[in-house]
Amino acid sequence: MTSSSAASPRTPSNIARRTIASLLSWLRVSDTTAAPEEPEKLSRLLRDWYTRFQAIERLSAVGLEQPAKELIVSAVASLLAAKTQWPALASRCDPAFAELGLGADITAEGQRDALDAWAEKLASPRKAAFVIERALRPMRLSMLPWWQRRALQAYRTLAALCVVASVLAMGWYFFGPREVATASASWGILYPPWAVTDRDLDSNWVLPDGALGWIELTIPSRTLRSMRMWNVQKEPNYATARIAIEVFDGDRLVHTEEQDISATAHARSSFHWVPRTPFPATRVRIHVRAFLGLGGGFSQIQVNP
Ligand SMILES: [Ca+2]
Repeated sequence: MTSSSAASPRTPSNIARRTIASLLSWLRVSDTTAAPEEPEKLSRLLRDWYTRFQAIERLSAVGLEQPAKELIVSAVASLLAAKTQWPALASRCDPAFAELGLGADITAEGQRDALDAWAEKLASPRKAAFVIERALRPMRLSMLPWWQRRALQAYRTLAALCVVASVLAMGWYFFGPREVATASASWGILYPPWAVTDRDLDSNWVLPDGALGWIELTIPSRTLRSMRMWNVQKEPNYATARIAIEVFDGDRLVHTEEQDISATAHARSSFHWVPRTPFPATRVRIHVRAFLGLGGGFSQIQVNP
């Protein structure tokens, strides 16, 4: 196998530069190296290649390897004949052909037997077709009508934005600032305060049997718009029945009120608390004023900034 990329060593900066250039080219749906003198003919050839590429994929998908091999031989023969006319096409085809073990000595003229022999040794015509398609795709897309290029560009930009937004959202979800929970007491190490912030309804913070107490959450966003509380799921003998909510901004108590939440006892339902106006707040403390059974607690508390 030969290599055509000796001019640019595989240093991290070169790889990064090539990756960014490929990504920008992918987003722009353009290929500045494509400057064919006969764009219509070349465009037709590339459309013909793409039709064969799709056929090879479908034939391979249903296990018809031999017809797929015959098709890739005829497609490669067409490209070998055409690339002598267009240097831009040759610059695309040559590295792909080299990667596939098609030596520079193979030409379209009188080489059908050599191509057949090459195809016989191919483990996967589908993979070989993909190598060629990967090399030709930028040129093929750059020769689409302008409205198709714009539509594809818009679609790819939207897809890239969705990927970036998803990555940022996941990063925020897993690594963003979290509420920190502390409590007056816990039933034991299996029922710690942080269990109310772990986004798992099967883990619980539970007060010691018979005890009243409180749990407190910091608010990283410094604004409290609402709060959702899931009652303790340590069934059947534990449930919080009545709470007092205290909202603090620093050391200043900015709001307090009591709520009966006994309707959420022993169920995976939640109590959604929404004050009339959002509070500037750094922490919220929830007192368990009454419980059902042996004690109270929460499985989850979600603070909405
Ligand atoms: Ca939990």
